[in-house]
Amino acid sequence: MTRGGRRTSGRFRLTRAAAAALLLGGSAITVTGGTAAAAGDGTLTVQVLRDFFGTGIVNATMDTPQPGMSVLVTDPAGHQVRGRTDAAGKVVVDPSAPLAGGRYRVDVSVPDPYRAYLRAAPASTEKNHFDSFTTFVDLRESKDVSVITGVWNPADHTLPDARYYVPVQSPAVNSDGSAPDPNSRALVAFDRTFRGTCPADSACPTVLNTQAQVGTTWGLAYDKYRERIFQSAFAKRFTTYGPEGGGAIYTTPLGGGAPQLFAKVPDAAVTEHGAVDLRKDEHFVDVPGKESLGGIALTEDGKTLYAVSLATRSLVSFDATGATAEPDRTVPIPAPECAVPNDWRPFAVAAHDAKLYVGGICSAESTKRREDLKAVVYTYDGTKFTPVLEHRLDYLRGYVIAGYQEEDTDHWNPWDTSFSSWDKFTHHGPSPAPGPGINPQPELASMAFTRDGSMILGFRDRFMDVFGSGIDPRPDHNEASTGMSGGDITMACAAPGGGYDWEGTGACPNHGKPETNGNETPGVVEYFPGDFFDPSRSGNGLHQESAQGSVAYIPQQQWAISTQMDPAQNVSSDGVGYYDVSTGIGPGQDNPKHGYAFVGPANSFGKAGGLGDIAYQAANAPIQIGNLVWFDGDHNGIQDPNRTDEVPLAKATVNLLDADGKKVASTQTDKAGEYYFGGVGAEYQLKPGEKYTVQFDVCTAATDNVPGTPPATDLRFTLPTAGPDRAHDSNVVPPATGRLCNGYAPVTAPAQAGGVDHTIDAGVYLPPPPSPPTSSAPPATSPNPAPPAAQPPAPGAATGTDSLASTGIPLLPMLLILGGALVVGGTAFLVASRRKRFRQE
Ligand SMILES: [Ca+2]
Ligand SMILES: [Ca+2]
Ligand SMILES: [Ca+2]
Ligand SMILES: [Ca+2]
Repeated sequence: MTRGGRRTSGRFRLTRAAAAALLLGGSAITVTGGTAAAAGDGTLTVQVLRDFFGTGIVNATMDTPQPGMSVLVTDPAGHQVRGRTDAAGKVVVDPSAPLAGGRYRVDVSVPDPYRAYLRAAPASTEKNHFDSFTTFVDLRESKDVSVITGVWNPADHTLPDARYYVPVQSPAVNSDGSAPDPNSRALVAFDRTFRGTCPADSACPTVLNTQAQVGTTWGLAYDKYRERIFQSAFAKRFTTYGPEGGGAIYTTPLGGGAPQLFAKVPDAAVTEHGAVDLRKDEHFVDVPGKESLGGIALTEDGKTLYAVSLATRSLVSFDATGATAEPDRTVPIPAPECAVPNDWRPFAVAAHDAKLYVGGICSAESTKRREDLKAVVYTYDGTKFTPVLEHRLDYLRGYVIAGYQEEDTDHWNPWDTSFSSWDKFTHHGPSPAPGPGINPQPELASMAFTRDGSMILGFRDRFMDVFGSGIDPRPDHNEASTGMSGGDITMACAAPGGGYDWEGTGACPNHGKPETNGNETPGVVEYFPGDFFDPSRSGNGLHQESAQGSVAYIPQQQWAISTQMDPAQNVSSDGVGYYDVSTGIGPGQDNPKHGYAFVGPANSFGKAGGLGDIAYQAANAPIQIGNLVWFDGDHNGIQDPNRTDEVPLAKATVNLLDADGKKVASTQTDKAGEYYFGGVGAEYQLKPGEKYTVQFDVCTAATDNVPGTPPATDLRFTLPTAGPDRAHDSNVVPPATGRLCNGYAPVTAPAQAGGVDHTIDAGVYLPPPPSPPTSSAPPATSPNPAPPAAQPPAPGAATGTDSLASTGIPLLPMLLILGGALVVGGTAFLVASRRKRFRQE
């Protein structure tokens, strides 16, 4: 856990302490009556948004309201009002609230269960910035005030040029019977701006590994912690497994280099690919979806890799931190209420917001009744599976191809691989020759999450891995035929009251209209109507369900990505389509504006589903520290809400010094007295866990708001580490010698990516005039100055060249010196300091 998290927990403790005081009838808290409403107060609106960018700037179109956050408003007398943000992310405090004085402190914190993945987002002093978790408001004279703070999950962070990755599947034998190129690609990466067909319209993808190295794969997980990608074996007819077999998980280094075996899932593969003639591979007809591996997912903390074993219908976990691993735990994924329990077929797994999601379907294979088809998604907390979504899959869909309009080409069908059904699979239309293989059979293969927590479901057409593109598997049949994929991309919207609404139900829109869905049959419901292929740009879908089952979503983007049959203008091709997550517009519109084709037509699976899962390039989020320099009018060391004599100080110079004392960044406090170092876009990026010193040169501060407008050089640092809450204290050990308006605070940067620590503050006060007055050092603030352990910069020295030799680090000796020097509260001071040190460990 990072310092940012600790900060939250500190706040939480404060809240509980306050609650206890309330229960005890403590006079510090009033929640109803007793105190007159502050006459003339305006309305305070506190809004918490979930941020996806980390720049400290509010993004009005992309940031989403965050419900459930704790808001605590405190008046100068200690009266408090607390609330939880609503669906709009807001807590509104109206003038009748039992607060007095008009000037209040607002504290936002992240309660359970959100603390597992959300923390304070970076803030900023730029225009339109997020406020920090502690802010001060002035509602006097009926002034309405808005505070907007941000929370984020650093796992969402990506760089603007993040690439996509996808496995490519290749037939083991060319259509003419010759051996394929062993160097044909098995994993590729491409820029998200590529559109059209490669290489005519855009560059072709970069090849990361080959069929000879890893064989046929589907599962994919990007490991930003170790700069590699996980990729897992997959059962598909007419292909071969890689050198390590059907249970293998490989890693490929992203910086270049050959893939290695990471782990093997035991008992995942039983059946061998056709040893006699891979052009038929007839023994493999019933294997797809039932052997080898489905999805894989890396937890957001990078510690655990999960894989779905299709054979054992289990979730297998691995310690992901090493170069190789043995299976850690193998947990059966419980069957939901399928008509026949053995028809439960889990496949998908995804990590999101500190939760693991596992998805599958009831295949209806035993009953052959379409109404028994069902999709189910669980969350898994390491102990138990909890169903969060169930939906029947017997609804009307678009036609797999407009030329074959039959009842089993515009619906999902029960799983079926029997030879007795083969004629039905292939003989469509009036022609006596075998038609394309069409019989969409669902697999819930992948899940992606949008900014508001909605779930995009990718359905793969399992029949493509059964039928493929090759020779008829039946004895005495040697005709060649190719399958046509009928997968899907489907939305389960986050419902306002919790849970999910399936597309077209509740609050989840159906975006399908004839003009947006390629003129599907009336009655087809789709959130993503753009999942059709319109080669002539006529508005009519030739293929009306052309998504292939892999979906991904980069939270900083408006467009989700999906594997796609015929994504651009060429037929018998594979690639990806881009879908607007708000409107469902997709590759069917303005072909090829929203598609990128990079597979086919030669020596590939053509329309028969030749791509695996999609991963995108994630990145370690920057960290940030900040944030307040203030005038501590009552010299108690605490950021009190009374702003009469407790005001922010602008124009204080704040420097960031690295462990060698070198200045690495410099800024000035803004009007709100705030400063920040780090965050997305900052020139200097702090290194996680490293030691720094924040230098507060308050000698440059503007003092116009300070009572009496004293010269800034008269300001002295207040008591450090006062009170129980590090967010409300001053961090500067007051210097005993040198320029006494220039102080230093040692800091250890948050240890983990995305950590935010806004508790590094400096409070100053104005000491009473000295008696008798002197015009030279030692200054009046040090009643009993100790001999300096190290020489600070000479008074009046130019800022910016200071070294750590003068900062008072190591901390403890300076604390001891000060502990002896302080007349009052020396013991308490040391206790507080020790607690702080303890909490830093
Ligand atoms: Ca669809
Ligand atoms: Ca469609
Ligand atoms: Ca104070
Ligand atoms: Ca502090």
